[in-house]
Amino acid sequence: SNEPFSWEKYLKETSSTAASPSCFRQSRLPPSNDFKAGMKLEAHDPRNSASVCIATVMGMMGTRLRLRLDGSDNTNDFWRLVDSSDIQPIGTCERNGDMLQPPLGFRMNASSWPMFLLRTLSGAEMAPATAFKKEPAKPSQNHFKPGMKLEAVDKKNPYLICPATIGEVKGEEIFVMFDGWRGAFDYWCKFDSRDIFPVGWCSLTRHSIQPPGNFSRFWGAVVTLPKALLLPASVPPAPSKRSMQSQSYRLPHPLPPLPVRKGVR
Ligand code: MLZ
Repeated sequence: SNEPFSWEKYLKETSSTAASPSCFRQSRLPPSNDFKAGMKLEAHDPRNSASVCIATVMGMMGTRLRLRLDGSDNTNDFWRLVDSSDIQPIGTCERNGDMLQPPLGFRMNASSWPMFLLRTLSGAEMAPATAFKKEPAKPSQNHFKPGMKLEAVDKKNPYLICPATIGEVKGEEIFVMFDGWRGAFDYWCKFDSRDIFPVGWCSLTRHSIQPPGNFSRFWGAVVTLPKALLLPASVPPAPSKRSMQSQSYRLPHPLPPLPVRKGVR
């Protein structure tokens, strides 16, 4: 159908509940996004987090920025929240007595970095200090429980935020399972990760949400598998609370690994 994804309906359909907003390291009232495409800022290099680089805002969605490190190619863009501690106004690094670094994989000779830096900053529009919002405090402890629903960044497709379910909780760590994708995108993270959001976050911040994947669409594409694997009995059950606790949803043992269909969304 063409209906937009509705959490209200989906929670009913799956008879599940949303994780409380207090579980998350996110502001109760999402911050405003006061950045504009083209603005420059300082960002920690995601591939080398000790170094601070110049980045340009390439785009925005909700409270997130798509960033590209100046001097890097267009294949390493990354996303950060406007209240991420990974980003800061231009000048912060110097004020702290640090030096701006070329990004990992700087596309020019290292010796041309000082001149490149000068050129990239001259005449650039710098993001104003007021656009950077204070990172929210960590929740005091891990309040997540298996079965709770949330919205989470798909780390393999980081422009996407998708409906997900807590599969397991181990100390400070939680297992994030993407609804309807048979485990292909699941990951472990800390309970205070900035990549997870309470149900309703996307709608509140006007970020798109990818609806849950669906098995029939997936199975329809795998016509070359041995017949036995296509029998209904071997199709993993829909993610219900029970099947998650028993792990049978996450580990459909007799099934082959999920062929990732590149380019198809
Ligand atoms: N279209 C791509 C992205 C899937 C994203 C899943 N998110 C949980 C694919 O099918 O591989």
